[in-house]
Amino acid sequence: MTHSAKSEALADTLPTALLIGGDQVTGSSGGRYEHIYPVTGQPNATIELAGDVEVDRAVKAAKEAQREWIAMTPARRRDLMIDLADAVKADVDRLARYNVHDFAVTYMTSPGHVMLAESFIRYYAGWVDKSTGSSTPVSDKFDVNLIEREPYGVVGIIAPWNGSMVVIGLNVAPALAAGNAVILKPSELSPFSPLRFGEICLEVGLPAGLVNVLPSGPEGGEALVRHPGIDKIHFTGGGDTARKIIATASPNLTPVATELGGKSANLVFDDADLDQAAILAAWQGPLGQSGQSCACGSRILVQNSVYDAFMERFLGVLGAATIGDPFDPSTMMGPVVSQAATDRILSIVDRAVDEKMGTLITGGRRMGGDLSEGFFIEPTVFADVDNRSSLATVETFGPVVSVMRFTEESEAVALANDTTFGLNAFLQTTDLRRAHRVARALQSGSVWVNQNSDIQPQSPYGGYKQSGSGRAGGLEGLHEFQQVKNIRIGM
Ligand code: TXE
Repeated sequence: MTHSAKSEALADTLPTALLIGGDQVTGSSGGRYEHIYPVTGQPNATIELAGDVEVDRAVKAAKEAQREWIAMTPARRRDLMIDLADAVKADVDRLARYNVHDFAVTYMTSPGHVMLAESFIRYYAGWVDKSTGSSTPVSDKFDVNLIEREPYGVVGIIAPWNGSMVVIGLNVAPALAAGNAVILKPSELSPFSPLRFGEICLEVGLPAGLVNVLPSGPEGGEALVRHPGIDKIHFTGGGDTARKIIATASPNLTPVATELGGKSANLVFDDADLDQAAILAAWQGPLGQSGQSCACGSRILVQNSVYDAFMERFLGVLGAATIGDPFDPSTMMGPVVSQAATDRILSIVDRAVDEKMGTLITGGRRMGGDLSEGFFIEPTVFADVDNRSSLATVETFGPVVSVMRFTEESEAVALANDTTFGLNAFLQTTDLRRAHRVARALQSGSVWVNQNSDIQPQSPYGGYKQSGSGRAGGLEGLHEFQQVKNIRIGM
């Protein structure tokens, strides 16, 4: 990276200390972690990792701050959240560049992650002074019967590395709007933009300790989940980790909401706009975040009659993709997040070839040349994949997609639903009746028709089946962070 690019990238300003109760904390009990920049395979900072001691300190600070937060008028809390949205928007360039340093998401898309967080913060600010309870008649004595929603208190939010800014929008915003204090635990693989967000919370005047940011690995996450002072956990990540978290939370019966992985189908019908369908399939599949997205359309089901025409266009889009330095504004796809991810993804590809789970059409190798230092993997497409193979059932979380053919609509729906996941689905058709019919038949929390994945604050996002139980966005997203109380006053 040239020096000018480095200075543009703000590489020398990356935050590395934990943020607890408004203090920058170093010398933490979780130790230190040498963060590797996925483009170079070299360290770009050494960060603090939270351990038991820091989690306990954060819980104490959060409890104190939550009492101060909920004692404010709703209007004051609303205005502070609006100020927070304004400040995030004003800092979008720094946050977006830090997000590139986090996990090498392309700068073409990184500001979008920040602005998604800003839109959720602004949206939930609007709920603060409008979230109402209700009252219902229960007796002939005119008893007062109130149904109210109250905050949990201190919420632990565990975020994946691929959506640090996105999770701040989806989960931190509604948690604050519902009146909670937050302990945000980003992955050690993406600490920088969350830590900067924590600083912004203090700069706009939120009570110190209302938002604590504790990057760590599994150990710090486990310490957070088992802490008796945590009133609710919201976890975004993989299913295996969710199982561990639910087990860790069980001694205290701490409630856990989950937003998990997916193996989403993208159904391309013969009446689709094939040029658009090819572009969407490329972005929803291998190109967007190098396939490292829970919403990845990793199973592309194509109606036989348009299969050749679609594949020609789809492979053409992939072949024309610019792959390289994520700070270059023209780059469409960057590296995957780590050496471990590289090894895992390539072993999935090798096994799929060895066991003939499908036919490798393009890609499947680590990229060389001037990309050889980084964790770059070619956009990879398998055709005629067996839907029951591990290639089609296990989340790859990389730039690898499976293409399958179908003849009848009912066959496509059956294929799409034949998975343990149910996060989202994509549908390419210009037939309005088919759009309604198929969208209702698909077993997933979101269905996007002729549209890329687009998480908006007005709409609840979350999974069916093993893609999780939580919802982010809309009023459902606010209720995720409230508990319901009934008050009855006998007259
Ligand atoms: O997940 P991991 P990753 C999913 C995506 C994929 C996964 C990738 O589909 O499955 O996230 O992210 C912490 N106790 N989503 O690799 O390993 C860990 O430190 C407590 C779905 O990060 O599950 C990290 O902070 N915490 C999503 C977080 O859990 C533990 C959108 C996730 O780690 C822990 C984005 C433990 N035992 C990604 N072990 C959606 N549905 O919206 C790890 N952690």
